[in-house]
Amino acid sequence: MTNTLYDALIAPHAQSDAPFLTLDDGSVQSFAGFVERVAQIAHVLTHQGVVAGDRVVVHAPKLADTIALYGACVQAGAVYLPLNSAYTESELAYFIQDAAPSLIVCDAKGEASLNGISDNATPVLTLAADGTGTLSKEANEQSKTFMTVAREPEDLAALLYTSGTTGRSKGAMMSHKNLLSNAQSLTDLWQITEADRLIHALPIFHTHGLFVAMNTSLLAGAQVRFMSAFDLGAIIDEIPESTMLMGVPTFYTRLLGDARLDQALVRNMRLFVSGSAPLLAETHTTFEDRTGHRILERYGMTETNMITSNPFDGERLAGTVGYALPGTQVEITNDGAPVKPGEIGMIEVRGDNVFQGYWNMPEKTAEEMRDNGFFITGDLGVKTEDGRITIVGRQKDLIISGGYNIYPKEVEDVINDIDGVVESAVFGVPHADFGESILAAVVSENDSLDQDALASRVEPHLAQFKHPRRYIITKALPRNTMGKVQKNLLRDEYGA
Ligand code: MLC
Ligand code: AMP
Repeated sequence: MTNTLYDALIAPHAQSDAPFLTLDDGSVQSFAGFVERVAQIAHVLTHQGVVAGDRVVVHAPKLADTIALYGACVQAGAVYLPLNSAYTESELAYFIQDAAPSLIVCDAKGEASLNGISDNATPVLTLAADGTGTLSKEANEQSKTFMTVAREPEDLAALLYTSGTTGRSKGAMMSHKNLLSNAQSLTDLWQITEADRLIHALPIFHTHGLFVAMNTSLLAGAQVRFMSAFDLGAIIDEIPESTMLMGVPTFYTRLLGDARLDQALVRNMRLFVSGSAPLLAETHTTFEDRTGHRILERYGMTETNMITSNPFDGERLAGTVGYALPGTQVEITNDGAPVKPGEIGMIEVRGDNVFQGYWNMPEKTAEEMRDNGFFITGDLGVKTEDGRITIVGRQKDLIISGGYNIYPKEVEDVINDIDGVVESAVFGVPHADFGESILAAVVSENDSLDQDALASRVEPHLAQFKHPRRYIITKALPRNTMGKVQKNLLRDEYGA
Protein backbone atom coordinates (compact mmCIF):
# COMPACT_ATOMS: atom_id res chain seq x y z
CA MET A 1 0.00 0.00 0.00
CA THR A 2 1.44 3.37 -0.97
CA ASN A 3 0.37 6.95 -0.50
CA THR A 4 2.65 9.18 -2.57
CA LEU A 5 2.75 12.28 -0.39
CA TYR A 6 2.32 10.64 2.99
CA ASP A 7 5.14 8.18 2.35
CA ALA A 8 7.54 10.97 1.36
CA LEU A 9 6.57 13.84 3.66
CA ILE A 10 5.16 12.36 6.85
CA ALA A 11 5.85 8.63 7.38
CA PRO A 12 9.67 8.99 7.52
CA HIS A 13 9.35 11.13 10.68
CA ALA A 14 7.36 8.65 12.79
CA GLN A 15 10.29 7.85 15.09
CA SER A 16 11.93 11.28 15.13
CA ASP A 17 12.02 13.25 18.37
CA ALA A 18 13.64 16.18 16.57
CA PRO A 19 11.76 19.48 16.84
CA PHE A 20 9.42 20.28 13.94
CA LEU A 21 7.17 23.27 14.75
CA THR A 22 8.10 25.96 17.28
CA LEU A 23 5.03 28.06 18.04
CA ASP A 24 4.61 31.67 19.25
CA ASP A 25 4.35 30.60 22.89
CA GLY A 26 7.66 28.75 22.64
CA SER A 27 6.09 25.29 22.70
CA VAL A 28 7.60 22.74 20.34
CA GLN A 29 5.97 19.90 18.44
CA SER A 30 8.39 17.13 17.49
CA PHE A 31 8.21 15.38 14.15
CA ALA A 32 6.93 12.21 15.86
CA GLY A 33 4.34 14.32 17.72
CA PHE A 34 3.22 15.75 14.39
CA VAL A 35 2.87 12.28 12.83
CA GLU A 36 0.72 11.19 15.79
CA ARG A 37 -1.46 14.29 15.59
CA VAL A 38 -1.96 13.72 11.87
CA ALA A 39 -3.18 10.20 12.65
CA GLN A 40 -5.58 11.43 15.35
CA ILE A 41 -7.11 13.97 13.00
CA ALA A 42 -7.29 11.39 10.19
CA HIS A 43 -9.50 9.30 12.52
CA VAL A 44 -11.76 12.32 13.05
CA LEU A 45 -12.11 12.77 9.29
CA THR A 46 -13.03 9.12 8.86
CA HIS A 47 -15.59 9.28 11.69
CA GLN A 48 -17.17 12.26 9.96
CA GLY A 49 -17.64 10.09 6.89
CA VAL A 50 -14.83 11.56 4.80
CA VAL A 51 -13.61 9.01 2.25
CA ALA A 52 -10.88 9.07 -0.37
CA GLY A 53 -11.37 11.88 -2.89
CA ASP A 54 -13.72 13.92 -0.65
CA ARG A 55 -13.01 17.62 -0.25
CA VAL A 56 -12.37 19.04 3.21
CA VAL A 57 -12.84 22.82 3.35
CA VAL A 58 -10.55 24.54 5.85
CA HIS A 59 -11.24 28.15 6.82
CA ALA A 60 -9.23 28.22 9.98
CA PRO A 61 -6.48 30.14 11.78
CA LYS A 62 -2.82 29.31 11.28
CA LEU A 63 -2.14 26.66 13.94
CA ALA A 64 -0.10 23.48 14.36
CA ASP A 65 -3.40 21.58 14.13
CA THR A 66 -4.16 23.25 10.78
CA ILE A 67 -0.97 21.79 9.34
CA ALA A 68 -1.78 18.45 10.99
CA LEU A 69 -5.22 18.66 9.33
CA TYR A 70 -3.50 19.05 5.96
CA GLY A 71 -1.40 15.96 6.80
CA ALA A 72 -4.53 14.12 7.94
CA CYS A 73 -6.28 14.80 4.64
CA VAL A 74 -3.25 13.38 2.84
CA GLN A 75 -3.19 10.30 5.08
CA ALA A 76 -6.95 9.70 4.80
CA GLY A 77 -6.88 10.22 1.02
CA ALA A 78 -9.01 13.36 1.17
CA VAL A 79 -8.56 16.56 -0.82
CA TYR A 80 -7.41 19.53 1.29
CA LEU A 81 -9.17 22.78 0.39
CA PRO A 82 -7.81 25.78 2.30
CA LEU A 83 -9.53 29.17 2.07
CA ASN A 84 -8.21 32.64 2.88
CA SER A 85 -9.28 33.48 6.43
CA ALA A 86 -10.24 36.99 5.23
CA TYR A 87 -12.99 35.74 2.89
CA THR A 88 -16.49 37.05 3.54
CA GLU A 89 -19.59 34.92 3.85
CA SER A 90 -20.61 35.55 0.25
CA GLU A 91 -17.17 34.51 -1.02
CA LEU A 92 -17.28 31.35 1.13
CA ALA A 93 -20.72 30.45 -0.17
CA TYR A 94 -19.37 30.20 -3.72
CA PHE A 95 -16.48 27.89 -2.78
CA ILE A 96 -18.68 25.58 -0.74
CA GLN A 97 -21.31 25.34 -3.40
CA ASP A 98 -18.66 24.71 -6.10
CA ALA A 99 -16.51 22.19 -4.24
CA ALA A 100 -19.32 20.29 -2.46
CA PRO A 101 -17.12 19.33 0.50
CA SER A 102 -17.86 16.42 2.85
CA LEU A 103 -16.55 18.32 5.84
CA ILE A 104 -15.92 21.96 6.78
CA VAL A 105 -13.44 23.00 9.43
CA CYS A 106 -13.64 26.62 10.51
CA ASP A 107 -12.89 29.09 13.24
CA ALA A 108 -15.51 28.99 16.01
CA LYS A 109 -16.76 32.43 14.87
CA GLY A 110 -17.61 31.10 11.42
CA GLU A 111 -19.53 28.01 12.53
CA ALA A 112 -23.05 29.45 12.36
CA SER A 113 -22.59 31.13 8.99
CA LEU A 114 -20.94 28.09 7.42
CA ASN A 115 -23.69 25.87 8.75
CA GLY A 116 -26.12 28.30 7.14
CA ILE A 117 -24.27 28.31 3.82
CA SER A 118 -24.26 24.54 3.64
CA ASP A 119 -27.88 24.29 4.89
CA ASN A 120 -26.56 22.12 7.71
CA ALA A 121 -26.01 19.44 5.08
CA THR A 122 -22.25 19.27 5.57
CA PRO A 123 -20.75 18.58 8.99
CA VAL A 124 -18.84 21.55 10.45
CA LEU A 125 -16.04 21.16 13.00
CA THR A 126 -14.33 24.08 14.71
CA LEU A 127 -10.72 25.03 15.25
CA ALA A 128 -10.36 28.24 17.24
CA ALA A 129 -7.32 30.52 17.37
CA ASP A 130 -6.49 29.26 20.88
CA GLY A 131 -6.37 25.68 19.57
CA THR A 132 -9.68 24.60 21.13
CA GLY A 133 -12.79 23.52 19.23
CA THR A 134 -14.59 20.37 18.23
CA LEU A 135 -11.86 19.18 15.86
CA SER A 136 -9.13 19.20 18.49
CA LYS A 137 -11.50 17.85 21.17
CA GLU A 138 -12.44 14.86 19.04
CA ALA A 139 -8.85 14.35 17.89
CA ASN A 140 -7.56 14.19 21.48
CA GLU A 141 -9.64 11.04 22.04
CA GLN A 142 -8.33 9.16 18.99
CA SER A 143 -5.58 6.61 18.51
CA LYS A 144 -2.18 7.97 17.49
CA THR A 145 -1.85 5.53 14.63
CA PHE A 146 -4.02 5.37 11.53
CA MET A 147 -4.13 2.94 8.61
CA THR A 148 -2.96 5.15 5.72
CA VAL A 149 -5.31 5.22 2.74
CA ALA A 150 -3.65 4.29 -0.57
CA ARG A 151 -3.18 7.17 -3.02
CA GLU A 152 -1.48 7.09 -6.38
CA PRO A 153 0.66 9.91 -7.83
CA GLU A 154 -2.22 11.10 -10.05
CA ASP A 155 -4.79 11.22 -7.22
CA LEU A 156 -5.82 14.64 -5.95
CA ALA A 157 -4.27 15.94 -2.74
CA ALA A 158 -5.51 19.53 -2.74
CA LEU A 159 -7.88 21.96 -4.39
CA LEU A 160 -6.66 25.56 -4.34
CA TYR A 161 -8.98 28.27 -5.56
CA THR A 162 -7.54 31.03 -7.67
CA SER A 163 -9.49 33.96 -9.04
CA GLY A 164 -9.64 34.57 -12.73
CA THR A 165 -10.06 37.31 -15.28
CA THR A 166 -13.70 36.30 -15.66
CA GLY A 167 -14.29 37.09 -12.00
CA ARG A 168 -15.20 33.50 -11.08
CA SER A 169 -12.72 31.61 -8.91
CA LYS A 170 -11.45 28.32 -10.26
CA GLY A 171 -10.36 25.33 -8.17
CA ALA A 172 -6.91 24.18 -9.27
CA MET A 173 -6.69 20.40 -8.83
CA MET A 174 -3.30 19.45 -7.42
CA SER A 175 -2.24 15.81 -7.46
CA HIS A 176 0.15 14.05 -5.09
CA LYS A 177 2.69 13.99 -7.91
CA ASN A 178 2.31 17.73 -8.64
CA LEU A 179 3.09 18.59 -5.04
CA LEU A 180 5.81 16.04 -4.37
CA SER A 181 7.76 16.64 -7.57
CA ASN A 182 7.90 20.37 -6.85
CA ALA A 183 8.90 19.89 -3.21
CA GLN A 184 11.70 17.58 -4.36
CA SER A 185 12.99 20.07 -6.95
CA LEU A 186 13.01 22.97 -4.48
CA THR A 187 14.54 20.99 -1.62
CA ASP A 188 17.38 19.82 -3.87
CA LEU A 189 17.95 23.18 -5.51
CA TRP A 190 17.88 25.24 -2.32
CA GLN A 191 19.80 22.52 -0.44
CA ILE A 192 17.30 22.36 2.41
CA THR A 193 18.30 19.83 5.08
CA GLU A 194 17.44 18.85 8.63
CA ALA A 195 20.04 21.39 9.77
CA ASP A 196 17.75 24.19 8.57
CA ARG A 197 15.32 26.25 10.61
CA LEU A 198 12.77 28.15 8.53
CA ILE A 199 11.01 31.31 9.71
CA HIS A 200 7.43 30.76 8.57
CA ALA A 201 5.38 33.97 8.63
CA LEU A 202 3.23 33.41 5.52
CA PRO A 203 -0.41 32.38 5.51
CA ILE A 204 -0.96 28.64 4.95
CA PHE A 205 -3.96 28.87 2.61
CA HIS A 206 -1.83 29.61 -0.48
CA THR A 207 0.73 27.62 -2.38
CA HIS A 208 3.65 29.71 -1.05
CA GLY A 209 3.15 29.19 2.69
CA LEU A 210 1.59 25.74 2.42
CA PHE A 211 3.44 23.87 -0.31
CA VAL A 212 6.66 25.79 -0.95
CA ALA A 213 7.38 26.28 2.74
CA MET A 214 5.76 23.30 4.49
CA ASN A 215 6.23 20.52 1.93
CA THR A 216 9.94 21.29 1.54
CA SER A 217 10.43 21.44 5.33
CA LEU A 218 8.66 18.11 5.79
CA LEU A 219 10.59 16.50 2.95
CA ALA A 220 13.94 17.70 4.30
CA GLY A 221 13.07 17.27 7.99
CA ALA A 222 13.80 20.96 8.60
CA GLN A 223 12.63 22.80 11.70
CA VAL A 224 10.00 25.50 11.32
CA ARG A 225 9.46 28.56 13.49
CA PHE A 226 5.75 28.66 12.83
CA MET A 227 4.38 32.19 13.38
CA SER A 228 0.63 32.58 13.65
CA ALA A 229 0.83 35.84 11.67
CA PHE A 230 3.34 38.22 10.12
CA ASP A 231 5.13 40.10 12.91
CA LEU A 232 8.21 42.10 11.93
CA GLY A 233 9.60 42.26 15.48
CA ALA A 234 9.22 38.51 15.95
CA ILE A 235 10.97 37.83 12.63
CA ILE A 236 13.88 40.07 13.64
CA ASP A 237 14.06 38.21 16.98
CA GLU A 238 14.11 34.80 15.27
CA ILE A 239 16.65 35.58 12.55
CA PRO A 240 19.74 34.86 14.70
CA GLU A 241 18.36 31.39 15.56
CA SER A 242 17.26 30.52 12.03
CA THR A 243 18.73 29.70 8.63
CA MET A 244 15.96 30.47 6.11
CA LEU A 245 13.14 32.90 5.44
CA MET A 246 10.53 32.64 2.69
CA GLY A 247 8.45 35.72 1.99
CA VAL A 248 6.70 38.00 -0.44
CA PRO A 249 8.53 41.23 -1.41
CA THR A 250 6.65 43.18 1.31
CA PHE A 251 8.53 41.08 3.91
CA TYR A 252 11.82 42.39 2.54
CA THR A 253 10.83 46.04 2.23
CA ARG A 254 9.52 45.92 5.80
CA LEU A 255 12.75 44.26 7.04
CA LEU A 256 14.75 46.99 5.30
CA GLY A 257 12.68 49.56 7.16
CA ASP A 258 13.99 48.19 10.48
CA ALA A 259 17.34 49.54 11.67
CA ARG A 260 18.15 46.25 13.41
CA LEU A 261 18.63 44.46 10.08
CA ASP A 262 22.38 44.24 9.49
CA GLN A 263 25.13 41.71 8.77
CA ALA A 264 25.53 40.74 12.42
CA LEU A 265 21.82 39.92 12.78
CA VAL A 266 21.80 37.58 9.76
CA ARG A 267 25.12 35.82 10.41
CA ASN A 268 23.41 32.45 10.93
CA MET A 269 21.07 32.79 7.93
CA ARG A 270 21.68 30.68 4.85
CA LEU A 271 18.92 31.73 2.46
CA PHE A 272 16.32 34.44 1.92
CA VAL A 273 13.70 33.49 -0.69
CA SER A 274 11.24 35.90 -2.32
CA GLY A 275 8.30 35.17 -4.58
CA SER A 276 4.57 35.60 -5.39
CA ALA A 277 5.11 39.14 -6.69
CA PRO A 278 7.91 41.03 -8.42
CA LEU A 279 10.85 41.91 -6.17
CA LEU A 280 12.12 45.35 -7.11
CA ALA A 281 15.77 45.29 -8.21
CA GLU A 282 16.27 48.13 -5.74
CA THR A 283 15.07 45.96 -2.84
CA HIS A 284 17.45 43.20 -3.96
CA THR A 285 20.50 45.47 -4.07
CA THR A 286 19.68 47.41 -0.90
CA PHE A 287 19.18 44.13 0.95
CA GLU A 288 22.57 42.90 -0.27
CA ASP A 289 24.25 46.13 0.80
CA ARG A 290 22.76 45.87 4.29
CA THR A 291 23.13 42.14 4.94
CA GLY A 292 25.59 40.69 2.41
CA HIS A 293 22.80 38.30 1.25
CA ARG A 294 21.46 38.19 -2.28
CA ILE A 295 17.76 37.39 -1.99
CA LEU A 296 16.89 34.34 -4.10
CA GLU A 297 13.86 35.21 -6.24
CA ARG A 298 11.69 32.44 -7.65
CA TYR A 299 8.52 32.47 -9.72
CA GLY A 300 5.41 30.33 -9.43
CA MET A 301 1.68 30.09 -9.66
CA THR A 302 -1.07 28.18 -7.89
CA GLU A 303 -1.74 26.02 -10.97
CA THR A 304 1.90 25.16 -11.59
CA ASN A 305 3.59 25.22 -8.20
CA MET A 306 7.03 26.76 -8.60
CA ILE A 307 8.28 27.22 -12.15
CA THR A 308 11.67 28.94 -12.04
CA SER A 309 14.27 29.88 -9.48
CA ASN A 310 17.44 31.87 -9.37
CA PRO A 311 20.35 29.52 -8.68
CA PHE A 312 21.43 28.59 -5.18
CA ASP A 313 25.04 28.31 -6.32
CA GLY A 314 25.48 30.78 -9.10
CA GLU A 315 24.44 34.30 -9.86
CA ARG A 316 21.16 35.55 -8.42
CA LEU A 317 20.33 38.40 -10.74
CA ALA A 318 18.09 41.19 -9.49
CA GLY A 319 14.97 41.60 -11.62
CA THR A 320 15.09 38.05 -13.02
CA VAL A 321 13.36 34.91 -11.80
CA GLY A 322 16.14 32.53 -12.85
CA TYR A 323 15.95 29.22 -14.65
CA ALA A 324 13.26 26.57 -15.14
CA LEU A 325 13.30 24.09 -12.23
CA PRO A 326 14.64 20.63 -13.03
CA GLY A 327 11.89 18.59 -14.70
CA THR A 328 9.98 21.73 -15.68
CA GLN A 329 9.97 23.10 -19.23
CA VAL A 330 9.38 26.79 -19.81
CA GLU A 331 8.73 28.20 -23.29
CA ILE A 332 8.24 31.83 -24.27
CA THR A 333 5.68 31.83 -27.05
CA ASN A 334 3.72 33.88 -29.52
CA ASP A 335 0.42 32.19 -30.41
CA GLY A 336 1.83 28.97 -28.99
CA ALA A 337 5.00 28.98 -31.09
CA PRO A 338 8.31 29.50 -29.26
CA VAL A 339 9.94 32.89 -29.92
CA LYS A 340 13.69 33.54 -30.15
CA PRO A 341 15.79 34.30 -27.05
CA GLY A 342 15.48 37.98 -26.22
CA GLU A 343 11.95 38.27 -27.63
CA ILE A 344 9.00 38.92 -25.35
CA GLY A 345 6.19 36.38 -25.30
CA MET A 346 3.78 34.38 -23.18
CA ILE A 347 5.33 32.18 -20.47
CA GLU A 348 4.13 28.59 -20.89
CA VAL A 349 4.99 25.70 -18.58
CA ARG A 350 4.96 21.90 -18.76
CA GLY A 351 6.05 19.31 -16.22
CA ASP A 352 5.01 17.13 -13.28
CA ASN A 353 4.46 20.34 -11.32
CA VAL A 354 1.55 21.44 -13.57
CA PHE A 355 -1.93 20.86 -12.13
CA GLN A 356 -4.62 18.45 -13.36
CA GLY A 357 -7.09 21.10 -14.50
CA TYR A 358 -9.83 23.24 -12.97
CA TRP A 359 -12.45 21.58 -10.79
CA ASN A 360 -15.72 21.20 -12.71
CA MET A 361 -14.50 23.57 -15.45
CA PRO A 362 -13.20 21.51 -18.37
CA GLU A 363 -13.77 24.43 -20.75
CA LYS A 364 -11.56 26.74 -18.63
CA THR A 365 -8.91 24.03 -18.45
CA ALA A 366 -8.99 23.68 -22.23
CA GLU A 367 -8.58 27.45 -22.66
CA GLU A 368 -5.42 27.55 -20.56
CA MET A 369 -3.85 24.13 -21.17
CA ARG A 370 -2.61 23.21 -24.63
CA ASP A 371 -3.00 19.72 -26.08
CA ASN A 372 0.78 19.29 -25.80
CA GLY A 373 0.55 19.76 -22.01
CA PHE A 374 1.82 23.35 -21.83
CA PHE A 375 -0.06 25.61 -19.40
CA ILE A 376 -0.50 29.25 -20.46
CA THR A 377 0.42 31.35 -17.42
CA GLY A 378 -0.84 34.77 -18.56
CA ASP A 379 2.58 36.21 -17.57
CA LEU A 380 4.80 37.81 -20.21
CA GLY A 381 8.49 37.06 -20.18
CA VAL A 382 11.75 36.91 -22.02
CA LYS A 383 14.46 34.23 -21.97
CA THR A 384 18.20 34.54 -22.56
CA GLU A 385 20.16 32.04 -24.73
CA ASP A 386 21.09 30.13 -21.58
CA GLY A 387 17.50 30.01 -20.30
CA ARG A 388 17.39 32.76 -17.67
CA ILE A 389 13.89 34.19 -17.46
CA THR A 390 12.70 37.71 -16.73
CA ILE A 391 9.02 38.53 -16.22
CA VAL A 392 8.21 41.72 -18.07
CA GLY A 393 4.48 42.04 -17.49
CA ARG A 394 1.16 40.26 -17.38
CA GLN A 395 -1.36 39.70 -20.11
CA LYS A 396 -3.99 38.90 -17.48
CA ASP A 397 -5.68 41.84 -15.80
CA LEU A 398 -4.33 41.19 -12.30
CA ILE A 399 -3.24 43.28 -9.33
CA ILE A 400 -0.80 41.75 -6.82
CA SER A 401 -0.99 43.49 -3.45
CA GLY A 402 1.37 42.23 -0.75
CA GLY A 403 1.47 38.87 -2.54
CA TYR A 404 -2.32 38.54 -2.69
CA ASN A 405 -3.89 38.39 -6.15
CA ILE A 406 -6.83 40.61 -6.95
CA TYR A 407 -8.64 40.18 -10.24
CA PRO A 408 -10.20 43.58 -11.12
CA LYS A 409 -13.20 41.91 -12.79
CA GLU A 410 -14.34 40.42 -9.48
CA VAL A 411 -14.25 43.84 -7.78
CA GLU A 412 -15.80 45.63 -10.77
CA ASP A 413 -18.71 43.14 -10.72
CA VAL A 414 -19.45 44.06 -7.10
CA ILE A 415 -19.18 47.84 -7.74
CA ASN A 416 -21.29 47.63 -10.91
CA ASP A 417 -24.07 45.93 -8.95
CA ILE A 418 -24.49 49.00 -6.72
CA ASP A 419 -27.61 51.01 -7.60
CA GLY A 420 -26.63 54.14 -9.48
CA VAL A 421 -23.26 52.90 -10.71
CA VAL A 422 -23.02 53.00 -14.49
CA GLU A 423 -19.62 51.34 -14.82
CA SER A 424 -16.27 51.03 -13.11
CA ALA A 425 -12.64 50.20 -13.74
CA VAL A 426 -10.43 48.71 -11.03
CA PHE A 427 -6.69 49.07 -11.46
CA GLY A 428 -3.40 48.84 -9.57
CA VAL A 429 -0.98 51.64 -8.79
CA PRO A 430 2.51 51.41 -7.25
CA HIS A 431 2.55 51.15 -3.45
CA ALA A 432 5.69 51.27 -1.30
CA ASP A 433 4.60 48.55 1.14
CA PHE A 434 2.32 46.25 -0.86
CA GLY A 435 3.98 46.69 -4.28
CA GLU A 436 0.63 47.53 -5.81
CA SER A 437 -2.45 49.10 -4.33
CA ILE A 438 -6.00 48.97 -5.66
CA LEU A 439 -8.03 51.94 -6.92
CA ALA A 440 -11.44 52.12 -8.58
CA ALA A 441 -12.67 54.68 -11.12
CA VAL A 442 -16.46 54.81 -10.96
CA VAL A 443 -18.99 56.41 -13.28
CA SER A 444 -22.17 57.07 -11.35
CA GLU A 445 -25.54 58.64 -12.02
CA ASN A 446 -26.20 59.10 -8.33
CA ASP A 447 -24.50 62.09 -6.65
CA SER A 448 -24.80 60.59 -3.18
CA LEU A 449 -22.49 57.71 -4.12
CA ASP A 450 -19.34 59.12 -2.60
CA GLN A 451 -16.22 57.40 -1.30
CA ASP A 452 -17.83 56.21 1.96
CA ALA A 453 -21.06 55.06 0.36
CA LEU A 454 -19.20 52.99 -2.23
CA ALA A 455 -16.82 51.52 0.35
CA SER A 456 -19.64 50.47 2.64
CA ARG A 457 -21.50 48.72 -0.22
CA VAL A 458 -18.41 46.79 -1.31
CA GLU A 459 -17.29 45.78 2.16
CA PRO A 460 -19.68 42.87 2.89
CA HIS A 461 -18.96 41.19 -0.43
CA LEU A 462 -15.19 41.07 -0.65
CA ALA A 463 -12.25 40.19 1.60
CA GLN A 464 -10.53 43.28 2.99
CA PHE A 465 -7.43 43.03 0.80
CA LYS A 466 -9.64 43.33 -2.33
CA HIS A 467 -11.25 46.63 -1.22
CA PRO A 468 -10.25 49.61 -3.34
CA ARG A 469 -8.19 51.99 -1.23
CA ARG A 470 -9.73 54.93 -3.08
CA TYR A 471 -12.74 55.50 -5.35
CA ILE A 472 -12.38 58.09 -8.09
CA ILE A 473 -15.75 59.40 -9.22
CA THR A 474 -15.49 60.31 -12.87
CA LYS A 475 -17.77 61.33 -15.77
CA ALA A 476 -16.43 58.68 -18.17
CA LEU A 477 -13.78 55.96 -18.37
CA PRO A 478 -11.00 56.44 -20.94
CA ARG A 479 -11.53 54.09 -23.87
CA ASN A 480 -9.60 53.27 -27.03
CA THR A 481 -11.17 53.18 -30.51
CA MET A 482 -12.23 49.58 -29.92
CA GLY A 483 -14.19 50.71 -26.85
CA LYS A 484 -11.81 48.95 -24.43
CA VAL A 485 -11.13 50.74 -21.13
CA GLN A 486 -7.54 52.02 -21.08
CA LYS A 487 -6.40 51.15 -17.59
CA ASN A 488 -2.86 52.24 -18.46
CA LEU A 489 -4.15 55.83 -18.72
CA LEU A 490 -5.87 55.54 -15.34
CA ARG A 491 -2.65 54.13 -13.85
CA ASP A 492 -0.63 56.99 -15.35
CA GLU A 493 -3.05 59.61 -14.09
CA TYR A 494 -3.57 58.30 -10.56
CA GLY A 495 -0.34 56.33 -10.01
CA ALA A 496 1.36 59.13 -8.15
C1 MLC B 1 -3.27 42.94 4.72
N1 MLC B 1 -4.01 43.95 4.23
C2 MLC B 1 -3.79 44.04 2.93
C3 MLC B 1 -2.87 43.03 2.62
N2 MLC B 1 -2.57 42.37 3.75
N3 MLC B 1 -4.27 44.88 2.00
C4 MLC B 1 -3.86 44.72 0.75
N4 MLC B 1 -2.98 43.76 0.39
C5 MLC B 1 -2.48 42.91 1.30
N5 MLC B 1 -1.62 41.96 0.95
C6 MLC B 1 -4.89 44.86 4.93
C7 MLC B 1 -5.17 44.49 6.35
O1 MLC B 1 -6.38 43.79 6.38
C8 MLC B 1 -5.23 45.84 7.04
O2 MLC B 1 -6.44 46.46 6.82
C9 MLC B 1 -4.25 46.67 6.29
O3 MLC B 1 -4.17 46.07 4.99
C10 MLC B 1 -2.88 46.73 6.89
O4 MLC B 1 -2.52 45.47 7.30
P1 MLC B 1 -1.06 45.11 7.78
O5 MLC B 1 -1.10 44.90 9.26
O6 MLC B 1 -0.06 46.04 7.24
O7 MLC B 1 -0.92 43.75 7.03
P2 MLC B 1 -0.26 42.46 7.54
O8 MLC B 1 -1.19 41.70 8.38
O9 MLC B 1 1.08 42.82 8.11
O10 MLC B 1 -0.11 41.66 6.18
C11 MLC B 1 0.73 42.06 5.17
C12 MLC B 1 1.38 40.80 4.61
C13 MLC B 1 0.26 39.86 4.15
C14 MLC B 1 2.28 41.20 3.45
C15 MLC B 1 2.23 40.13 5.66
O11 MLC B 1 -0.55 40.53 3.21
C16 MLC B 1 0.76 38.56 3.65
O12 MLC B 1 1.06 37.65 4.41
N6 MLC B 1 0.88 38.41 2.33
C17 MLC B 1 1.33 37.16 1.71
C18 MLC B 1 0.30 36.63 0.80
C19 MLC B 1 0.74 35.28 0.20
O13 MLC B 1 1.02 34.34 0.90
N7 MLC B 1 0.78 35.17 -1.12
C20 MLC B 1 1.19 33.99 -1.82
C21 MLC B 1 0.11 33.58 -2.81
S1 MLC B 1 0.67 32.16 -3.73
P3 MLC B 1 -7.11 47.37 7.92
O14 MLC B 1 -8.20 48.08 7.17
O15 MLC B 1 -7.62 46.42 8.95
O16 MLC B 1 -6.05 48.30 8.44
C22 MLC B 1 1.32 32.83 -5.16
C23 MLC B 1 2.12 31.94 -6.05
C24 MLC B 1 3.57 32.10 -5.75
O17 MLC B 1 1.23 33.98 -5.39
O18 MLC B 1 4.37 32.27 -6.67
O19 MLC B 1 3.90 32.07 -4.57
P1 AMP C 1 -1.38 32.98 -7.89
O1 AMP C 1 -2.36 32.91 -8.99
O2 AMP C 1 -1.89 33.56 -6.63
O3 AMP C 1 -0.75 31.70 -7.69
O4 AMP C 1 -0.26 34.01 -8.37
C1 AMP C 1 0.58 33.69 -9.42
C2 AMP C 1 1.08 34.91 -10.09
O5 AMP C 1 1.95 35.63 -9.22
C3 AMP C 1 1.93 34.61 -11.30
O6 AMP C 1 1.16 34.30 -12.43
C4 AMP C 1 2.73 35.87 -11.43
O7 AMP C 1 1.98 36.86 -12.11
C5 AMP C 1 2.93 36.29 -9.99
N1 AMP C 1 4.28 35.96 -9.49
C6 AMP C 1 4.66 34.93 -8.73
N2 AMP C 1 5.99 34.98 -8.47
C7 AMP C 1 6.45 36.10 -9.08
C8 AMP C 1 7.72 36.74 -9.20
N3 AMP C 1 8.81 36.25 -8.60
N4 AMP C 1 7.80 37.87 -9.94
C9 AMP C 1 6.72 38.38 -10.54
N5 AMP C 1 5.49 37.85 -10.47
C10 AMP C 1 5.35 36.72 -9.74
